Formats: sequence, C-alpha cells, structure tokens
Amino acid sequence: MNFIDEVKIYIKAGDGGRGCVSFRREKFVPRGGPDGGDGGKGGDIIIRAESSHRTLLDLRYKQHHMAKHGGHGKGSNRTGRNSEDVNIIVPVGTLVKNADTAEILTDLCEDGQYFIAAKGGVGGKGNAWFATSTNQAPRYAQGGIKGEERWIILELKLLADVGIIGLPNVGKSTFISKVSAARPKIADYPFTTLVPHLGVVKYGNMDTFVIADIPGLIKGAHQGIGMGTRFLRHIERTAVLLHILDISREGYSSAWEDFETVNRELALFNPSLMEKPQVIAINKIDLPITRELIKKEIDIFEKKGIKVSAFSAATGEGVTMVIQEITKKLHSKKAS
Ligand SMILES: Nc1nc2c(ncn2[C@@H]2O[C@H](COP(=O)(O)OP(=O)(O)OP(=O)(O)O)[C@@H](O)[C@H]2O)c(=O)[nH]1
Ligand SMILES: [Mg+2]
Repeated sequence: MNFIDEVKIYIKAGDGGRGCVSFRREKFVPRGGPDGGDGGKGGDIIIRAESSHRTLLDLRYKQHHMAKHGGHGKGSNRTGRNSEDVNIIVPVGTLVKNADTAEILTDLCEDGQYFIAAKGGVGGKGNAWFATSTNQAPRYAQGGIKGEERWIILELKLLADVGIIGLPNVGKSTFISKVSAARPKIADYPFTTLVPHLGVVKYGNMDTFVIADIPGLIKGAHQGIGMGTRFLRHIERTAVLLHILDISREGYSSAWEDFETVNRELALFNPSLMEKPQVIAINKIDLPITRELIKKEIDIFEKKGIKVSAFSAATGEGVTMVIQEITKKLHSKKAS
C-alpha cells in the first residue's frame, strides 16, 4: 500500500573560495610576478539513496543542510582547499522535487544512486592567471562562485511492514495514533475507519517500521458484510500482523472466538495471510471489566501455546511491550 512520507528541507552548497592577490617575494628577485593561488571548491549537497534507510523520519528533525565553503587561495600559488560534500541519506524510492515548482528533479530508485541537488561554487582564480604582457602585476583576483541553494521536497512512497487487524471498534486506530503521527478518526461505533491509514513507528533505539490501520473485519466480511475484505489487499505485502482484541465490547463472548472469526475471514480472502506471524494483543486494560476477565482469556491462548499481550491504547500502558513483540517478529522474519 502506498503512503507518502514527505519532508521539506533547505540545502545550501558551499561557496567557492576567493582567489588570492599576491606577488612573489624572494631575496634577490626584485619584482616577483603574481603568485596568488585559486580558491577551493565549495562542498556539494548530495542526496543519496541507501537501502539501509527506511523512512524520512530523521530528516524531520533537521531542516537545514549546509556544506562548507571552499578555502581561499593563498600566496606562492597555493590553492585553497576543496570542501567536503554533504551526503543526505534517504531510502530507496525517494523522489526529489523542487519545492517552489513541484518539478521532479530525480527519482532515486536504486541502492547507491545519488543526485547532486546543490552544486558547490568553484573557487575564484588567483591573480597569477591575469598577468598579461601589458599588465604583469595584476592586482585583481576572482571571487568564488556562490554555492547553489534551494528548498527541496523529499517524497517517499512506503510499503507497510505491519498490518493491524481486528473486529470493528477494538481500538486499531487509537493504537496507531498512539504510536505514530497518523491521525485516523477514532469513535465509539463500528466502521469508523473507512480507508487505510499508515503510520511510521519509531520507538527508542528499536528499528523504525511502517504500520497500516485498516477497516475492521466482521463475520461474513468475505461476502462483503460490513466493510468487506477489500482492504485486506493492503496488508498482503506486510511482514507481520498485529491482531487486536477487545474483551470489553458488547456482545463479546470470548477473545478466542473473536480471534478465530477474524482469522477465518483472512483465510477466506487469501490463505497465505494466515502464514504471516501475528502479534496478538488485548486492548483496553484500563477498563475494570477488561482487568477482571483478562487472566482467564489469556490462559485460553496460553494453553494452546499462543502468546498474548495486554495493553491500553488510551493510557499507553503495555504499548511498548506490543511494539517490542512486533519488532522481534519483524527481525526473525528478516533473518529467515
Ligand atoms: N477505555 C478504552 N477505550 C479505548 C481504548 N482504545 C480505544 N478505545 C475506544 O474504543 C473506541 C473505538 O476505537 P477506534 O480506535 O476507533 O477503534 P477501531 O478498531 O479503529 O474501529 P473501526 O475503525 O471502526 O474498526 C473509541 O471510542 C476509543 O476511544 C483503550 O485502551 N481504553
Ligand atoms: Mg479505526
């Protein structure tokens, strides 16, 4: 499923260094010629795609990127130093756009591909270049060329790593809004979520991942009941599913039964969805009714050798544990 992660940044390449006006001064050489060196080149700003990067999140915290200016030329024909380029690392699949015109400057679609988004200025020539037969002692050198500067937009289409499944109203959207910047509508009635939403999750030093919130499933979804299963295709390419259960809801009979109802709809839509590892978690443990029933419910799963976590998307209790479980499953999936 596509989701746009986007950042706007300002980039400024380094200016070229000034050329130098200087004359040779040596003992016994009365009128030395000009020996002013050239200025060095300013650093470029390079946008580079690397597959080790998954999101543009890091760039949200740093908006201005500047490269250093080139060194100024010096006497004795010494050239100023060239400054280092600044590399901005982005995920593969990032589009670079001009922020003023929205024109696409490049599409970085391969690992290692790069684009010089702002060129550093070249250094000015020193006065040694300007000596002529009529002016053997030029008192003139060039200034460096200014480095390019502009605002650009980096845009990334993301694939979700994790899909959230569950009956309507169990708190899928509340969970995603707790753990990411996604803000889907949340309300106390079924089928609040009508279209999928994606969020980028970054917790402490755990790996960043992308999570998708999709409309709730109910019995008969594969026959088009409720919102149907048409949104399940959005999670077909995810690596892990987060299955959220709610034992406080009206008409609930057992968490196990709800779990099976949703899984049955998954299997009827596409049996391969059942092969995806699931993190199973009971929500709303802030409610007294949930606290009262939870032990019994978890026991049923544990007797079958299935691990269940408990959390409250409302208060945040247990949410980090759920993220850890997801991260673990994503890791073992990558390793296999
Ligand atoms: N007490 C309590 N209420 C919660 C918690 N999480 C969600 N809710 C409430 O449960 C209701 C449903 O939450 P949503 O996040 O919209 O549920 P959903 O699973 O996205 O629902 P659909 O999109 O309709 O499938 C809302 O009234 C939430 O405020 C929780 O941890 N504790
Ligand atoms: Mg929802």
